[in-house]
Amino acid sequence: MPTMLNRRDLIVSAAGLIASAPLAPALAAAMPDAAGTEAAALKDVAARRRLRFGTALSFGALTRDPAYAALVARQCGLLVAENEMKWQWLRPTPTTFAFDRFDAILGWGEAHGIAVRGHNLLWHQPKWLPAWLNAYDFGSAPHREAERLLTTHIDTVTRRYGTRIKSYDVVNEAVNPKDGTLYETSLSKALGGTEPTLDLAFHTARAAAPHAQLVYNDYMSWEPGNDAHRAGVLRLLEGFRRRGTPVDALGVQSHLITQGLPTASHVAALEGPWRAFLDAVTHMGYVLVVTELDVRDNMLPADIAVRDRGVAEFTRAYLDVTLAYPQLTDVLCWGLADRHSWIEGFEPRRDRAPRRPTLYDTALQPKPMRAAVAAALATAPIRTG
Ligand code: 9MR
Repeated sequence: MPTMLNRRDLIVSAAGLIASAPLAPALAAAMPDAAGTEAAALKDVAARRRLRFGTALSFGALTRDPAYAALVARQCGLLVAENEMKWQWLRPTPTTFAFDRFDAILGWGEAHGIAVRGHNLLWHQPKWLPAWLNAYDFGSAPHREAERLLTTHIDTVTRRYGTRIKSYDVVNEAVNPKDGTLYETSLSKALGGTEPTLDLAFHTARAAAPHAQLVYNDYMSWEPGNDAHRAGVLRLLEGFRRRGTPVDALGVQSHLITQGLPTASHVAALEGPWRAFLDAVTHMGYVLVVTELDVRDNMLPADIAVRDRGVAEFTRAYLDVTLAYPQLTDVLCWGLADRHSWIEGFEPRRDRAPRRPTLYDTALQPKPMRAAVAAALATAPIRTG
């Protein structure tokens, strides 16, 4: 007796994606060559779908690695300073600002016709704020002093750059991934709560930079173990809407982590909760920005060909699902080449094989991940907004 197939079974088998089968055939069919048609710059592949493609760039990479800077200029239509707008870099003391490094990145971007995003105006965790701010004496009127410090910072930065910056990560990573609660900082303690602090940051940015897209940026992802983080971010975004806080977009960082070679059933298991999350975010009217794409090649063998294939397939599957949302218009990587990625220093592989988290290798040669990103951009629905 023949087995009845439902519609989904037919679609799945027609695509050749039989449950635990590797994703390779589908990926290979979609990609003309391993480099992903290097001839076409990623910014141009993206622009054909009315998308923008870009990367983070550090002052060190820009000033000490001209070959890398040239690659960034060729491939990118969008830039973000990897560190140089953060309080830790910009605010050596409570009364001073050090703009020179960020200015250099912005000036270079403008000279090459590349738009530059701002990251970030408030990274709401003590760990990422300057030591002087964590130990700050807010005096006898702590609420007023905290308000003054925060608004002065945001006013000074946003007014300095005016319309040269059209999108800001106003608040970065305020949600504790362990339980979805909001982090406290010296500022939020003095101001009487995290929500009023974050609201103040957004209201200040809107008033000082009314032209700019205002983003809440975080790293909740689609892998297992992110449920509490996603739920916490949704609660925060709902609260923003309820209170009329001016937040335009969610920055979806996209620091992906493989769990072995991806299979169709593995991807299908990740896709459900991820779509539910993005549905909830977009139904609240938020725009989406992929702000920090890279991949930790966990549980993949050291063999470079196999590892690169796993990373590429995982990236392609993720981008296909995420780029299906028309509310997503920008894709930025967190570094374009393996020699400029934070991941090796942050979390080396257990077997000590050098990490391969980005689109280009240490010799600036394109990897299968580049082809995967090119193919995902090339086949994304054309943005009409
Ligand atoms: O890549 C950045 C690394 O060089 C810095 O030491 C670190 C702390 O400032 O921040 C890294 O970038 C982070 C980004 O600002 C926010 N999302 C997570 C990124 C990777 O940790």
